Amino acid sequence: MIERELIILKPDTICRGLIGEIISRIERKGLKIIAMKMLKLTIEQAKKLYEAHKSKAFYDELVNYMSSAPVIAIIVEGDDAISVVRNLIGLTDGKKASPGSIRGDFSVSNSKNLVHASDSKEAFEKEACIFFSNEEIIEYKLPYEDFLN
Ligand code: FUP
Repeated sequence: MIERELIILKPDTICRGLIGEIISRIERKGLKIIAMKMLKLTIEQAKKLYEAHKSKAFYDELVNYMSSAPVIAIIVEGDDAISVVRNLIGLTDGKKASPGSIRGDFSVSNSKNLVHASDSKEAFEKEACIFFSNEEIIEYKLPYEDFLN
């Protein structure tokens, strides 16, 4: 089923010069980018993104970190995009993520793990509107789309 998925390239991606590497992996996988922007999150936006974790000990540190430098927000579309992206990024802790995944290849951290991706359709609906209005999501056809799905 064609789904949409929100991906956030976190401050460590931008500060380590890995933007191109990670976007390239998303494109090469066959996901269609339908929205993208760079922004510096406010504390309020970061709190909203990680609302589900507000009772956790790491919440304040996570919120401060996410608003410490720019992030890049992306919406992709593709067949089963949510599970495809979750597999592409790997387990939360970069030390445990499989080689071949983004976190497995580039992170040794449980917090500076390069990317966020919504973990369900419900999370996507809640999180995507923190970053994008409906007008900023662009529907178009890729010339090679018939070869993807
Ligand atoms: P994920 O969906 O893989 O990004 O992971 P979680 O939703 O479990 O966690 C959200 C974010 O909290 C992680 F990306 C990093 C951060 N985190 C910590 O900083 N410390 C922890 O012990 C666990 C998670």
